[in-house]
Parts: sequence; structure tokens; C-alpha cells
Amino acid sequence: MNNSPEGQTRCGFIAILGAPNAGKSTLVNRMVGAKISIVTHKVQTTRARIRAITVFQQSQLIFVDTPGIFTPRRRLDRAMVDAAWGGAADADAIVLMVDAPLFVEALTERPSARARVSREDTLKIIAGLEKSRRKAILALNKIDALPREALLGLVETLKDENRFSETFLISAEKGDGVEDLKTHLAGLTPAGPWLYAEDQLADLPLRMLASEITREKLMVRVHQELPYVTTVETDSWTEKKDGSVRIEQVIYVERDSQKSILLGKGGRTIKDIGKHARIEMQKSFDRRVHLFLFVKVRGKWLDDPQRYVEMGLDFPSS
Ligand SMILES: Nc1nc2c(ncn2[C@@H]2O[C@H](COP(=O)(O)OP(=O)(O)OP(=O)(O)O)[C@@H](O)[C@H]2O)c(=O)[nH]1
Ligand SMILES: [Mg+2]
Repeated sequence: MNNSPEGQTRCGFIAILGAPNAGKSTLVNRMVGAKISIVTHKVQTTRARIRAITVFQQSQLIFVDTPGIFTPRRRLDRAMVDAAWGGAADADAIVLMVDAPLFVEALTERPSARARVSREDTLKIIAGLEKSRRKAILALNKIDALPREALLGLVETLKDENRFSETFLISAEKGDGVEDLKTHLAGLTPAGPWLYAEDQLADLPLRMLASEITREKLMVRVHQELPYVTTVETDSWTEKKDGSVRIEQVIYVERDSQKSILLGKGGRTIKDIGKHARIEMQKSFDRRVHLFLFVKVRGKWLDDPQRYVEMGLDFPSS
């Protein structure tokens, strides 16, 4: 299928890499002007490769949002990090995003553990790029939260890294610098037909998008108590005659105690998560949603290959 208009068109894949919480999903959403990828203040929000698509001038830009790259410990971590590097391997361009305020903090005398880890993760990605001989575009993000002098110092520090073809100072959240970056990326895409329809915003089944929306609300609500032990799957999606949709989802946890936390007193926590998820789904899908959430205890879901398939991840052998 060729979706391209008349004339010379361009089309390319742009992978967004970076340490967890750098702002990758925020940038991807802003680039396409819609919320495709979930965003939280927590690290390790994005789990799989998510494609968000936009047309800019004559170029179709296919952004590949990836999970943050960090030192993997569990099997799920490994699957996420593999997915991130996999996204980069096939891309026409790579953007390395850095949380600039955290990086600057890491260079001070007494950085927080968070800042140190984030910088180490970033340096590891730079080393990985070097190994695969790929150049990246450096995007120093969150400049809205950093004084200009500090920023210029950081640019100086990172300039010596010979891996960057270009450096952009941006605020994915506020929008500063994003248009310049987009223009640059559009110029890098190779000539060729568009791969998606002009108005397509994402390459992600609606069921998966629905699962992600619930996972976002869940992460925000119970993350303190349930760090990374849940996954959400959409079990059924039924279109009703009145135009509404009935969505049933299962939230997997590993233990009974986690289930109790998720349900909350009198089911209040899960109800709250469901309400926020439903409101966002109605906005995203532009129709009424009846959402039903079920919690299932499944010990070791983190070692169950089927759960990875549902998340869109490859199952690492160890
Ligand atoms: N101040 C500021 N905050 C930002 C900016 N961009 C993103 N954030 C915040 O940073 C946090 C992480 O954003 P995400 O977009 O989820 O980051 P990510 O890199 O996709 O994170 P993972 O998926 O966990 O790897 C959120 O709280 C965002 O609101 C920015 O330009 N300025
Ligand atoms: Mg993300």
C-alpha cells in the first residue's frame, strides 16, 4: 500500500534512547501531538517499543519510543533493555535523550544516588553506541528546570563524546526546541513512500493502548507499595450497539498480599484506578467506555513467556 501524496516523499524510523525517566515518552507524545505512550514520574514506565507516527512537511516520521536502558537484573529488565537496543538497530536516526538537570547534579560533589545512576546509564548507552558505531543526536532535556550557565557547562562536557552528530537543548514537556529537533529529523529521513496512512498516530493495537492506560494509573497510584510486580492485559473488547465499548482487563500480581494492596479498603484503590483509566480511555477512544478490572494472583508471572508476548516483548532465555 502506498499512502504517499504526489511528489517526493520521505519516511524514516527515529529511535529515542535514554536512561529511564529521561523524558522519552513525553517527547514522542509531543512530536505527534497526542498521548500515545504513557508517562509517569517513576523510572521504567515504558516496557515495550511503541511507535508513534506523524507527518511533517513531506516526511513521515515514525518515532520508536523505547524502554529506558539501565543495568538489567530481572528477566523483565533484560527484555526491556533488549527491546530498546532492538529499536535502535533498525532506525534511520537515533536520538539520545538525557535528563540534563540530573546529569548536572551527577557532576557535583555530592550527587544523589538517582543522579549517579542516571549518568552511569547514559554513559553506558554512549558506550553501546560507540560499539555499534552509530552516531546519535543528543537531546538534553528538561532545560526548563536548569539555569542556562549549568546547561552550557553540560554541553561542553558532553561535546568531547564523539558520538553525537548534533546537540539540541529541549524541554519535551514545555516544547522548547522540539520544533527545531523535528525539522532536523525530517531532513534526515530517506526518500521513500510513507508506510502508514497520513492520519495514523500510532502502531499499537487499541487493546494494548487500553492496557497501557490502566498501567499508567496503577503506577501512579500504588507504585510505592507495588514496585514493578504488576502487568495489565486486555482480555476482552466488546463494541456495543450504542457506540460504547466494554473493556475487561486483568491485572496480574505475584502474591495475595499484593492483591489486597491493589484492591484497597472496600475496593477503593482499584475503583479509583479504574475511574481514572476509564476517563482517559474515553478521551483517547472518543467514546463511552465501560471498564471492568480483575486482579489475578499469578506467582512468577515475571517468568511466564505468555505475559511477555502480551507486552510485545521477546522472552529472554535467562
Ligand atoms: N521539568 C521537566 N520534566 C519533564 C520534561 N520531560 C519529561 N519530564 C518529566 O519526566 C518524567 C519522566 O517522563 P517520561 O516521558 O515518562 O520518561 P521516559 O524517558 O519515557 O521514562 P521510561 O519510560 O521510564 O524510560 C515525567 O514526570 C515527565 O513529566 C521536561 O522537559 N521538563
Ligand atoms: Mg517512557
